Amino acid sequence: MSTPRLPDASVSSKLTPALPDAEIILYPNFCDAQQSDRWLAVFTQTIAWRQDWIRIYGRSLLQPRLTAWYGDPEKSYTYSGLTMLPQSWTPALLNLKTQVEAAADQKFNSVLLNLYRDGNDSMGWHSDDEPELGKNPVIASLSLGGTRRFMLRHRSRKDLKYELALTSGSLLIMAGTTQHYWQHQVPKTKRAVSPRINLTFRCID
Ligand SMILES: O=C(O)CCC(=O)C(=O)O
Ligand SMILES: [Mn+2]
Repeated sequence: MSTPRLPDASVSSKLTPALPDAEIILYPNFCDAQQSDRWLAVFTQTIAWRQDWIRIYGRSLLQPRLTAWYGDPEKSYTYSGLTMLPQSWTPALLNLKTQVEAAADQKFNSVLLNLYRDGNDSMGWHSDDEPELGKNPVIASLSLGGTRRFMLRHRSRKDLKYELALTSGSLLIMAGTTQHYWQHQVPKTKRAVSPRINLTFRCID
């Protein structure tokens, strides 16, 4: 008699909020706590973190977080007046990319990493709708470290709002028309929060 296959815990528990004009899946336990801590330590130490100046509404501001951009050669990424050239994949990033591709059923050629050092670091309202991402991009976003609020708001239907707590080891997938109709942000918080690393895997044309 063959042994029954246990469902993969990382993908068996999932949340699919029914939001109009959006396709969102959250795997709260994509990585277990031990693996998440390991990834957090590896990426804290091995990623070439930087803090860039960006232009928003004609003003130059230091980004309120550290970032890094890794990917296939030539896959540069431009947002808020900043063009980032990719660093070469590290073994750890490639390993994680393979696992995320299996869950998202999608290949990725680049990843934007964000390091939120404390509650004062944040990301303002935006959509991931840069032309090089294509029309209905699939974006897979892994969170490691301190839990932060991830807020969503519909661009034209002001009554439509949603919020998720992105805990360590969770994988959020946004697909379909999500970026066209919705914006998202990670607001500052006065709560004491541990550092958080977020990796958003993307496919650039
Ligand atoms: O940190 C997060 O969860 C969001 C990151 C994000 O929206 C982005 O990198 O475009
Ligand atoms: Mn985003």
